[in-house]
Amino acid sequence: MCAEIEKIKQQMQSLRTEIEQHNHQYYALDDPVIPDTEYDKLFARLQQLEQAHPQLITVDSPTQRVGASPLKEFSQIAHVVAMLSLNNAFVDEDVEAFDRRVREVLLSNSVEYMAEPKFDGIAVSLRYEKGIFKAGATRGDGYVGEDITLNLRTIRSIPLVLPHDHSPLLLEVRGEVLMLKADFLALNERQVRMGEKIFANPRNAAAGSLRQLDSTITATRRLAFFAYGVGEFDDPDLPRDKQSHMMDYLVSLRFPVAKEAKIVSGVEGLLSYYQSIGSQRENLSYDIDGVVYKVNAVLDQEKLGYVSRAPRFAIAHKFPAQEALTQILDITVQVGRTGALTPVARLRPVFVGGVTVTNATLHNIDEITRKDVRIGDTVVVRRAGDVIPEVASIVIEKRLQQVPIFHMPSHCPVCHSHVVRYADEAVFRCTGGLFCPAQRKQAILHFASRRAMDIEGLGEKLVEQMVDHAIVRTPADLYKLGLTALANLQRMAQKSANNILQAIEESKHTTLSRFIYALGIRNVGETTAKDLAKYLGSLDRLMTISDVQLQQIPDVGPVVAQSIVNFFAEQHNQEVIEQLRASGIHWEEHEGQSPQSDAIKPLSGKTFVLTGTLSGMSREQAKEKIAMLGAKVSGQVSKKTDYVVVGIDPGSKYDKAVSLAVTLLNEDEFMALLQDHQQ
Ligand code: 9MJ
Repeated sequence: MCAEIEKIKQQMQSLRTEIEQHNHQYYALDDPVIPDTEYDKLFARLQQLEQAHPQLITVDSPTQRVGASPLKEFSQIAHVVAMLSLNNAFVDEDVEAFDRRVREVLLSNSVEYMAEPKFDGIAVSLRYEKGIFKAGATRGDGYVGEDITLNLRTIRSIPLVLPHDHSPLLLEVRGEVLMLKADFLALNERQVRMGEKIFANPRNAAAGSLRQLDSTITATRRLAFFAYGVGEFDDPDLPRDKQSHMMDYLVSLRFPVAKEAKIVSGVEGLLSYYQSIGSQRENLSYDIDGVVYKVNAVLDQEKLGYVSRAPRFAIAHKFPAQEALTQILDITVQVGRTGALTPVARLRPVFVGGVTVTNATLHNIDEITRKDVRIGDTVVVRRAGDVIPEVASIVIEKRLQQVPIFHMPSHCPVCHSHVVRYADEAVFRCTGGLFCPAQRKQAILHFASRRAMDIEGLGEKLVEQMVDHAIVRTPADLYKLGLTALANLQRMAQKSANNILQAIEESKHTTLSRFIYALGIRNVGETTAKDLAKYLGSLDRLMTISDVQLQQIPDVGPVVAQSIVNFFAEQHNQEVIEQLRASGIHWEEHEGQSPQSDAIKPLSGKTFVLTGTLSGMSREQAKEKIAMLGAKVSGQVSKKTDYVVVGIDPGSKYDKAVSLAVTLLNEDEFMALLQDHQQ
């Protein structure tokens, strides 16, 4: 009996080790070696054994990461080695001054630094005693923090035990808890579905998740941990010569660290690292708000010491803030090419993301309602990278008095036509069509855009004037323009007028697909335009084809087909096309490829999306097999997607597919489907 128990105990221990190894592969190395289903089986087996033998459950068991009973309040933990914050540098001169001071103290010409991304999360300290995770705390005021041990235990990239050959008496690992951008988006989607509040950014989501008195809630949130330092320790193995060696040691203890950290020299090294990380920022899986530079040699760090609660051997070089507070002065409505009305917040000018922002999109009325945005509100404006600035959230505490709720107008603010909202759409639309000057301007801009007719120099300001002065009403009018009419426009020198006329002339030689795209037919983007040109071969055929025939073309569904038929049914559109052709616009006609050639294939018209890694074939091979059966592979999941093939470690496409209830296929099901349709 005793031997039997001993055997079970060993089995449980080996399951624990194996599961934690997979946690490490998955969460720290981003490199899972087994499919999730296999992981789940191991986990279930361990849970089963633990249920049968509760006396054998250990505190370091991965099953114990699921959270514990709620606390009444957090207790306090004192930091024996203070968790100090860093001084900030905002401009290159600040970094130059930092490096100069360092060189002066060290009497050196060029200093070696460790440069790291600066995580935008919550600083924590993890205390390991004899290799076991004993306590974890927030930074608090640097000297005393809150005991959030139970919450930290739920984070799978935090080791509960250190490898057995490294069980130092004491080691405090310091780093940052954060939420990956993809997990943040998935969390907010889930919050919306459940009618719960949404988080303004990954940092708030991470902080909110970590501050839960009920750690079972934290356990439902996907949080990540990255290490960047050490606090108190009693560990002879901890390298004390260089920051970089200490980081290597933490990696050997299975702590995740920033892969982008790098050793650089001198101020040039620092500034070029800043540039390089800045350009990668959008593509990183987590939010950062700058980079951190640390003198690499620990002896030198000690020589430099501290000034007023911050180390002199390190500095944070911040990126321009991507969020700022300001006030909404007004909400106006913009009309787009298809008549879609977009509410826009007019803001008290604010410097954010490196530029002064005066307008921010409010997306649509559902977003306004969800965020409860009103004129006069103090709001958080976000401008990330080159993305259009948006109102991320409001600061309700700063709303001084009840202000009226914003409503979309019942008439177009530009042409006063009726505004409608179709049942299946989030947007309101102006019904004015090309009668509406706003839609006309956008239609002309689209017609002239680079991927359409590519008329260089025909920008927003110019089109605005042309439409306002009634020189141009339709794209066809562009080809009737004379020098005098153009040169009479404001700020239009003769030379630029000539250049524009030249560009208009050159645009006459085009391709059928560009021309179709340029017409701006609803739901006909560049790819569809290319398909239409490829399969139909001529504009006349496109103008006369029935919607049933159109749907024979791969990727053309009933909605697209109807849009096309509606567009060409309009007398007005036919006239514009005739005028455009008469003006000399031309392309090489060719016999359309019969859509039959693809349409008769067994999966034609179907769209697949691939996510995760397939074990039996490469992504390219999968795409090829799908294409051979006449179906398409798309990079994005939408309502139109027919199948999402889910491999190992799927990405956010999986979550999207679940939320849109798209049919999911695992690898076996995918293979079976291919087999069934083999010709
Ligand atoms: C962050 N936030 O990423 C430090 N940090 O070092 C990095 N913070 C730090 N290092 C000493 N990478 C104090 C704070």
